Amino acid sequence: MNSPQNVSTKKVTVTGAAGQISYSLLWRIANGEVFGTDTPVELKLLEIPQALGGAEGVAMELLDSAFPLLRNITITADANEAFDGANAAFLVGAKPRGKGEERADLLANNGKIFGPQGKAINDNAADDIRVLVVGNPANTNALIASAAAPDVPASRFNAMMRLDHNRAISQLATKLGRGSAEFNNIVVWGNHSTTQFPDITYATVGGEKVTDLVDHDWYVEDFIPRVANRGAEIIEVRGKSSAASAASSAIDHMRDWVQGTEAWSSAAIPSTGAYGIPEGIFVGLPTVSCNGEWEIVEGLEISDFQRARIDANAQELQAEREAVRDLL
Ligand code: NAX
Repeated sequence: MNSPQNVSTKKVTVTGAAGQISYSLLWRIANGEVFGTDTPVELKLLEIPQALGGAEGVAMELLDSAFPLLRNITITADANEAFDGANAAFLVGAKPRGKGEERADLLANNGKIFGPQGKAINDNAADDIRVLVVGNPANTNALIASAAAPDVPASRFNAMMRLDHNRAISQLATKLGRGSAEFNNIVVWGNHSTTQFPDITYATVGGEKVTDLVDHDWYVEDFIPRVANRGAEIIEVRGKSSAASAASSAIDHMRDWVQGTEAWSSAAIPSTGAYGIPEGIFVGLPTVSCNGEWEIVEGLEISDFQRARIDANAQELQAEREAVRDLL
């Protein structure tokens, strides 16, 4: 073994393992990018029965990559087996919107996936389980999974806003000709939908206020819609939805959650009522990670401009919650 004997192996479950996001995500996990390069990992791949062959092929390629930290791979269509002893779970597999389906149909169909998976997490996962929901509609899928797992604190379920957060940094970095690592205090509030609010009110770059460097019209007319619609832009140009960037952002999120970071991040976590957002919905908030838990950055002053956008997201998420009320 190339890793210290005294570091315990972490079990990581990935659903939708034969899909395009997982094809990038699994390699980054196996490379030690979540738990660190001294921690062995065991992968547990969950797929639907008809995609188990694809998952088997992915597992073969993972083995062929000869990762020093990779200990074992399980491939299964049984959620109880997939989440058995899991320390971290990436819920990537989801049902895309079918032809003629309304958003309510999408929510209900995904509820049928995320409810049973939440229960399987409740019944089988390790006590320190952390769950990141990537599959869309991510925020409400996280709510459904969490509701089905009464023994797991709701704060152990997150939905991914980190891709939106990274997209916001990338747009600013390009506009201002600066490096992405120079930016701080960016937040994407709300829902992982086009209603989301990428907010630069508090953002700094190399100690300067970003709002002093860009004009308000660019911020409102270009930046906000560009970030919010970036997923559609990628589909138009690439011909497929974002995959490697989604995987990379999922790694960023889980790594920061596990290892901690003082830098602001955007994570969709259960609302505690902070910033006047109704409790319980999973909403993108400004967060820092401390001792393995996300903490909301509290006490920020909110302008009317921000209030309207934050409220629009809260309303949308409450409407989604109403649409799946019978699953909660
Ligand atoms: P793919 O269609 O390539 O893969 C999805 C995989 O999930 C398939 O292999 C399918 O068999 C599997 N699956 C379906 N139902 C399952 C179930 N009940 N249990 C286990 N596996 C199941 O999609 P991909 O491009 O990988 O995207 C996956 C999800 O991520 C989609 O819902 C997509 O909308 C969502 N995204 C979320 C993003 C975010 O920022 N939160 C950004 C990227 C992405 O669009």
